[in-house]
Amino acid sequence: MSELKIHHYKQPAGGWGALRASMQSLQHQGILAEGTTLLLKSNQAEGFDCPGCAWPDPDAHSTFEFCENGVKAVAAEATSKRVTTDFFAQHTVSWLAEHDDYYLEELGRLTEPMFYDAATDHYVPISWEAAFQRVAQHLQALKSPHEAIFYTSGRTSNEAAFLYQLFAREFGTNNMPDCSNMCHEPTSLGMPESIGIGKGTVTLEDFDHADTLLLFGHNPGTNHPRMLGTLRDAAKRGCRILVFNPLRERGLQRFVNPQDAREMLINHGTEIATHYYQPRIGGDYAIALGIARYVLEQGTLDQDFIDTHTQGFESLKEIAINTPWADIEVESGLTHAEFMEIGKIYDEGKAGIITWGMGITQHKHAVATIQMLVNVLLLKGNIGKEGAGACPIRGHSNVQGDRTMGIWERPAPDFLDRLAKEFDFEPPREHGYDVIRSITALEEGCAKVFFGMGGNFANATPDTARVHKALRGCALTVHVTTKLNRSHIVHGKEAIILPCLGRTEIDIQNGQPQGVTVEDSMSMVHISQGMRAPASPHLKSESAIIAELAEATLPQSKMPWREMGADYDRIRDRISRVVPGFEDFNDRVHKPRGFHLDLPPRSRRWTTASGKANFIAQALKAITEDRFQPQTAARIFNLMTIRSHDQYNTTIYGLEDRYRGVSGARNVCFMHAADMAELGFQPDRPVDITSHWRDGERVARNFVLVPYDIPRGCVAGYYPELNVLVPLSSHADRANTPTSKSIQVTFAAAGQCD
Ligand SMILES: Nc1nc2c(c(=O)[nH]1)N[C@H]1C(S)=C(S)[C@@H](COP(=O)(O)OP(=O)(O)OC[C@H]3O[C@@H](n4cnc5c(=O)[nH]c(N)nc54)[C@H](O)[C@@H]3O)O[C@H]1N2
Ligand SMILES: Nc1nc2c(c(=O)[nH]1)N[C@H]1C(S)=C(S)[C@@H](COP(=O)(O)OP(=O)(O)OC[C@H]3O[C@@H](n4cnc5c(=O)[nH]c(N)nc54)[C@H](O)[C@@H]3O)O[C@H]1N2
Ligand SMILES: [Mo]
Repeated sequence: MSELKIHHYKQPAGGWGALRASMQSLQHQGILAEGTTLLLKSNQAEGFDCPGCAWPDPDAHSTFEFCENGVKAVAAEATSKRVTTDFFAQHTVSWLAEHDDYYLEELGRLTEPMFYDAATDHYVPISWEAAFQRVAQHLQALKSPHEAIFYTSGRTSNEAAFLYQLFAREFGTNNMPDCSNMCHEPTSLGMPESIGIGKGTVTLEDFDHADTLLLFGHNPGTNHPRMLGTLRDAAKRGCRILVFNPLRERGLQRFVNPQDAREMLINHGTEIATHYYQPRIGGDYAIALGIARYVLEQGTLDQDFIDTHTQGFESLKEIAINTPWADIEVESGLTHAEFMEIGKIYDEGKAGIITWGMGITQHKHAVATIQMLVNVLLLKGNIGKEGAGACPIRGHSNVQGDRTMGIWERPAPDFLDRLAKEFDFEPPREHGYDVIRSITALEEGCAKVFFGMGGNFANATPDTARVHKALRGCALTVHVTTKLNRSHIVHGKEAIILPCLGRTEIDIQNGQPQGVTVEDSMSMVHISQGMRAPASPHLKSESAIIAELAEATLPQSKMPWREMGADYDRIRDRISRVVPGFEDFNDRVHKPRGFHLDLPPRSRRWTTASGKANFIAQALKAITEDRFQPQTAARIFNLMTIRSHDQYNTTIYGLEDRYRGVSGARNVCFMHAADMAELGFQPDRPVDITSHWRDGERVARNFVLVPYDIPRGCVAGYYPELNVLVPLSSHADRANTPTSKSIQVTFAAAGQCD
């Protein structure tokens, strides 16, 4: 690893820095000339959907929509680098295991199916047919279909996701954990109880009409940079933008649009946040409760809306009014004056949107917090009106679509009924394993085959050491993937890598180019058409892989696997009959820009059990009381694990976290300077970080403390390096999302905590 450098970043987000980094990334991947042309096709009506994030595309744009991190995602896929079979012949898997994730990513695209040969410790080429036969044999040999786990990451298209869940269910299990379990599961669980659906209620146009935006716990400058354009336009209109984030994130402060020549020349940029609040990590339930209390006591309610559309108002009122301000302030880390300011701004607004990301979902009380945020919206009738609503910011580009297509370990009974009717079979009804339960099932030996449709289960999950051990115990691990990652190196007794086409690549089936569809964070469904030649002639599409694997595994199946794999219109025809909202799918999706799913709350229809929107509230005490208090003499900090500017989840693109002023290394931990002084730590002396949990301690060694603008008692470091500290059994209530943003840790000089 190169040397760690810390500097103070004073520039706005975006601007020349973003342009320079974009060009460098194309050059680094050896595709400078081709890459520029390719990007012109990204997020266009007739191009491919950017594999970067799930932020929607504006309807009217002059040239093209791209962002620095979108460029990195596209460049990483379109790279000219290849991992050839020669490379695997030269290096053992044990040798590969000694190298870090950055190294694995840098090797480039996989080109052929590979099989792990235990005798030589090498991956060796295998034909597609033999690979499918091998997987089929393993699956058929299981005592029960529930011994198999079918994981999905969120880049998988709607078509592939639909086939994949159909295959798993015909095989006989709902063991379909996905990256959502670690991401927006609390949103998907909490929102339906409140308003009937687990998706955002706004469209991009609503941002043009909002006068107040409340942004909770996400970092657009890095993780959904195209949102900065939306925020900039809102800021320029005079919209009030309130940010709640323990860290001062550059992208939430000032932004220069790299596609705007005038802004680039002046380079001062637009101020994004009109108000920036730095709460304690995990203080958001108290913040939302505080806003509710302000509106109830001193503000104006939308009484008509509350009377006509909601239930549970009195219980929220009682809880909010009876929670002392002092408790709300201590718990949130914000002052009384700040609450008066926030409350007044929110109350005065005519149309408000609340957005949230991983800073809200990866906590023990994530579901309750999301429901309290929805309460705040309901008090002012801020759902089902122009410029207002709830806006969870999804992560992977099709993570929302995958869930819509049935990738879920707890499928709704009516979804299964429709699937059963369409395909004339009886899908399993019992719930399957989510991510956490999959890991314990592997540990217990109840699951033996792990199949990953994309993603990097070995490193994205908590408690790395346990997960690696569990994966090593599998009889077979299989990964459909574009690039090499840790999950292929930490493998089962047998292991197979199935290399697939990426979204930027032309997908020909039966002589015809195929398009796939995705659903963005705001429920727009549109087609994505690959533009470039595949990285290798041996690659198959995800849909083709599933169709052929299904044929090999389920010889008695009456489903038209081959026909569906050969023409995705046929998959879409099936989807249109199974998934509500997708009627006439093929006609509607072939229109430029696709279509928007009809979301009942937008027209104030509530598909909840009560038929109303529900205020759901818990006393603040219930949230704070069951907090784990480690018994240790050392000072305890609350650690959040976050993304740097140069990574896509577990994929490390580089070692530059530009906006936070860190480069050259990733073993850093951000801490308030006064806390560092109090502990007597110097920035140049490495530390070990120990996490404390009911089941014991976990240690991450040799980290460097970086003084940072973060509340005292709170610290931050990078995912996935710090996943070793996240205990498997520490997760969001009911949603089971690992508490990656709230880990109790202590510090000691490196080498002293054994
Ligand atoms: N370039 C790039 N784009 C990505 C990704 C990527 O890794 N790289 N990942 C994709 C995925 S899967 C996802 S889910 C999204 C993730 O996008 P984000 O939700 O932005 O994810 P994180 O980097 O984890 O950042 C969480 C933010 O929440 C703040 N935060 C942490 N804890 C708290 C808290 O308790 N309260 C509050 N109010 N704030 C808190 C952190 O300071 C940080 O700014 O991005 C997607 N897009
Ligand atoms: N500590 C901590 N842990 C976290 C988080 C956190 O904030 N903190 N965030 C969580 C979140 S929000 C998420 S979503 C998960 C992410 O978990 P995953 O989705 O499992 O992980 P990724 O790193 O996104 O997966 C990247 C891999 O996907 C493969 N890939 C890329 N493109 C394609 C494609 O087109 N097709 C196929 N088949 N494969 C492809 C490549 O092999 C690449 O290495 O991690 C979670 N884990
Ligand atoms: Mo995510």
